[in-house]
Amino acid sequence: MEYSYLNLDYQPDQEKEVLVTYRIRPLQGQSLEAAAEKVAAESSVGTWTPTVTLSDQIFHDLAARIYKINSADNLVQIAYPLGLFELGSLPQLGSGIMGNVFSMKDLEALRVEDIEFPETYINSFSGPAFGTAGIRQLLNIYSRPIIGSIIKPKIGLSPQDNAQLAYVVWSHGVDLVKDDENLTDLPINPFRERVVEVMKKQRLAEQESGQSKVYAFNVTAPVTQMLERGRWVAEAGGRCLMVDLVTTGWSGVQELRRAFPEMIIHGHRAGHSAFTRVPDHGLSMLVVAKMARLAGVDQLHTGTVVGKMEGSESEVVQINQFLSSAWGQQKTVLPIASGGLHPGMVPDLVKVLGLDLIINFGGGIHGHPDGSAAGAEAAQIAVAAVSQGQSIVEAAKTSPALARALDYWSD
Ligand code: CAP
Ligand code: MG
Repeated sequence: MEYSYLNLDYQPDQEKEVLVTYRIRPLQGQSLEAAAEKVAAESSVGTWTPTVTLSDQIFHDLAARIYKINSADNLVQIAYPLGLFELGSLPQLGSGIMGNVFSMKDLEALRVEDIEFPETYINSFSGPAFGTAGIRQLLNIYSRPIIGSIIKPKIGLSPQDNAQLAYVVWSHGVDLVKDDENLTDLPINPFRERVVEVMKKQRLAEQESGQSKVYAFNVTAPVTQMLERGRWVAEAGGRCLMVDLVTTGWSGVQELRRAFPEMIIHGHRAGHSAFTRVPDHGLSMLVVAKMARLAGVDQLHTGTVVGKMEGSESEVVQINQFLSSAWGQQKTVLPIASGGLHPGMVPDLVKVLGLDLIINFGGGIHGHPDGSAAGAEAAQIAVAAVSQGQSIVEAAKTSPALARALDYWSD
């Protein structure tokens, strides 16, 4: 028997179904409805031909239901019964509603724009351990963005030079220093040695400043090595693990969260544009952010709007609003603005994204013509001024470091 998955009178149940919004580009000459039927079948209980093994009962209990079609925007909304999903497993989620459907010859393109999950599903994941409130409490910073700095060059410094550079910027107002996405365990900068050297300098910077400091060690690796690296950081007294979540994969991120409930997890998204950037194919970054929150990252790169990376204002604002909204029992996630930022951009950045974020400067600190210490000071003064509603041009009158940065990076 041939079943239809289309039921535009159907009222989805938010507590019992996963609701997916797909953007579908059908093959030329094919209707959106027909393409949606193929997606709903393939991602729930069907295949390319009716099967004698699919009973009415199975179809009734587990078939996807297409409950809304917006032909003007090629949007299709499909409800999936919770029985199709394994609780607490992002790999299984991916294999179902964002798996085979991308490969089907019957469609030209397909994009998962949004997913809404029932609370039971949301609460089946670990989620963030610290969340925004926990990170702010640890750092004792409540009324301004947290200032982050990426060590630059990305790769090239020894553990000792890396640690010394972290110390310099911590001592000039930076709160969080981090490895770059491709610095893991390399001959020029072995991971374990970096942890030892950096933690010595972190303790020194904390003693001298009286402030808590954080270093995000990039543990990205095959899972066994990643967990070992996490243990080295924990043993050395570190507080934060960074993971490249796209290249590591959701299984690894979930495992990292499970193994280190006492660590802040910093989620870097290098590679996400391979599937988020094309407007009518792949996944939206909002979907990636939802999966990252389920997996348990405490802070996540979401874009800057004003910096060097692609990402529109409406998209980044929507993602950041999601990360700070109530969502089952899961804590909120602190957004990270990173990529091409320098002190002169802080007013525009804060105007668009507000104060509840981490502002990361790589080149914007280490590219300062007077060096990294001056770069850190310029960033710190710019962030402090903007957080108090003051002009950075005014603040630069008493800060030669900020004045130099504004002049150097003026367009
Ligand atoms: C920024 C950065 C970050 C990207 C990530 C880089 O350095 O370290 O990885 O910003 O992008 O390598 O480019 P700069 P996103 O400050 O020197 O640009 O947050 O958009 O994922
Ligand atoms: Mg980077």
